[in-house]
Amino acid sequence: MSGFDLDAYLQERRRLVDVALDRFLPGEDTPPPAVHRAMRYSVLAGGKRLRPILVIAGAEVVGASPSTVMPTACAMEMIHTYSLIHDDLPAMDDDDYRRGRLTNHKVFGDAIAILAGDALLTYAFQLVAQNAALAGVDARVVCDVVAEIAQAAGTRGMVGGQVVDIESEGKTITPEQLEYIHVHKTAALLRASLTVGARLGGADAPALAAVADAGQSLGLAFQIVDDILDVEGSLETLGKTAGSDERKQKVTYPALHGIEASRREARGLIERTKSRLGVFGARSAPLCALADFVVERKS
Ligand code: GRG
Repeated sequence: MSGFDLDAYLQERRRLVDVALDRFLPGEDTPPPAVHRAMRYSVLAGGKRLRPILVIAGAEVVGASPSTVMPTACAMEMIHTYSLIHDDLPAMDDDDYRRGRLTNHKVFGDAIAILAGDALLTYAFQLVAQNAALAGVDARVVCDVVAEIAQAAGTRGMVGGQVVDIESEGKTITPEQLEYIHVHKTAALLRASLTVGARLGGADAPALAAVADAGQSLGLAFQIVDDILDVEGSLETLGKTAGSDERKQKVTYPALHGIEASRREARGLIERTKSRLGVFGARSAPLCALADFVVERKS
């Protein structure tokens, strides 16, 4: 036991993120209201806020404060929420529930849901650019951050993983192909969250390498646990329909390796995450506790 109070840490940072998201998002009545309502509906529906908290923790592990990175933290949550809105559409996973409420297209219709996702992705990059106006943040670092986020969200990252995931439905795939999907669809954005936070916080090259490696194993562990929860969870605990991977004939870690081996793999990845963070000494406590939370979570 590290003695670190993760609940208090998460509660305080979620509060900071929720206040900032509410402030950054255009108001419900801002013209044209339909799309702004749809954006606010999904972003402000809650969720664990893991990506923005990773941005903040990435800054903190190199000694910077949350306020240095808040626009970028919110941007990562907006990109993540756009991906959820689009993933839930009838043309993709066709889901009815997300974050404990009806999915965006069920409330606003497919066209507005698509546009709300597009708008969140676009607005995210506006926010990252605005991060350059904050004291202590170098505009050249912000350019690197824009490129890194674009890569993580695009065809070499999340979109690429989603494409291969869709193409693999109902097919037999190898463990290597499954790892490709997980690394690109999920780990890329989680890893980038941590590294852009560290970049904006002033990390040097060795610190960035350690954070990138830790983010990669954390992101992969997160998706393995997500696969396990889809088998073992429920609508009440997950806020979305459980068992959807099996229904959609998706190959998952538990389907390929079994539940126990999947748990062992996730725990091994978390140990790797924590060992890579060792170079940061006491400053790594929040991230190490967060890593344990990723494997122990129930939603
Ligand atoms: C549509 C380009 C595009 C990509 C979609 C995010 C995604 C890719 C699909 C959603 C389905 C899924 C299982 C994705 C893997 C990533 C993941 C586990 C998302 C859920 O993240 P959480 O648990 O959600 O952090 P909350 O609601 O807590 O933020």
